Amino acid sequence: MTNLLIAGASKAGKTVYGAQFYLRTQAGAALTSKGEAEDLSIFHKAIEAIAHGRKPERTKDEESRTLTLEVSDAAGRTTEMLWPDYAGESFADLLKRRVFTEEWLTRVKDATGLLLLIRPEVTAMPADALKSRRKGQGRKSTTTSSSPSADEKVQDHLVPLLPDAQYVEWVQMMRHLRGEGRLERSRWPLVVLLTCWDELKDPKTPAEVLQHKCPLLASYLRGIWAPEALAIYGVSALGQAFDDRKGHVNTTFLAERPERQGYVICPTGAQDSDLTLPVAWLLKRLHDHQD
Ligand SMILES: Nc1nc2c(ncn2[C@@H]2O[C@H](COP(=O)(O)OP(=O)(O)OP(=O)(O)O)[C@@H](O)[C@H]2O)c(=O)[nH]1
Ligand SMILES: [Mg+2]
Repeated sequence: MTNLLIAGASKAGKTVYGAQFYLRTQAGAALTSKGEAEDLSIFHKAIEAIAHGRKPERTKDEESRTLTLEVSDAAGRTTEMLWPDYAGESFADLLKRRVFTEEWLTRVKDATGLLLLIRPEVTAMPADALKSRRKGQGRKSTTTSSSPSADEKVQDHLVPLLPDAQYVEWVQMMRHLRGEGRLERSRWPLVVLLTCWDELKDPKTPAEVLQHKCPLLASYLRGIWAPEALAIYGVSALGQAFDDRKGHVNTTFLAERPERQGYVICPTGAQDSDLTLPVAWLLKRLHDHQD
């Protein structure tokens, strides 16, 4: 049984990628699944929305569920996969509260592989963010008076943790929960999936984008992860940006056929229409390691 931990902050694209991944396994890809999944409820709304060219809704806490899917690879090896989908807030919550529910602990300990989704365009902090904060710019004012409130003064003393650093911290927490030593090389199969690739201007290879947008995470992974257990992919699950207005129908997307939309960027930088490749890499790594 392959139990994947799918992780990513809110709006990272977890549900859209999951829904597109599922649809591709039905239509002949590196990974294929026979028959329909028993309980498709986690992706049902997203699949419906995408099929009608509408923006999918965000996952609500009470909608957290795990899809069980049997997939076969090109070598004919069959794996039962558990694909959890949950509200992205629980990712941020772990960082904020540092309290783990039993559910999360089990999820992390049982996970045979990790798929970490990062949306580079909303992850990178503007280079001058800290500078402008020092100058007092960019402060959200909740009062009409020109002098800052007590709350704002406290806020000014809190240096915001860069999203990049938060990913490092999150990965460290996961390793800790799994009982890995701080300096031990991690052999836990990991795919970093850089989402919404179509939003990037002048992208190069996924590893270069990670280095550029999340330098702390890139260097942490280089230092601690066994290179053969790590792969960095890019993905554009929709192939284009959706007009996010509620109910708006994205006609160009529909005209170009939803089932043909989307692509993956392989570690080499090559583009491929098979959206299942990053997960196929994880499963291959797991199989090879078992053999
Ligand atoms: N440009 C572009 N936008 C995308 C793509 N995939 C998803 N999006 C947009 O990103 C938004 C968030 O995607 P979701 O899959 O709902 O994100 P999520 O990680 O499940 O978010 P939560 O449910 O809030 O945790 C969607 O409203 C889409 O419009 C893509 O490939 N390209
Ligand atoms: Mg979601």
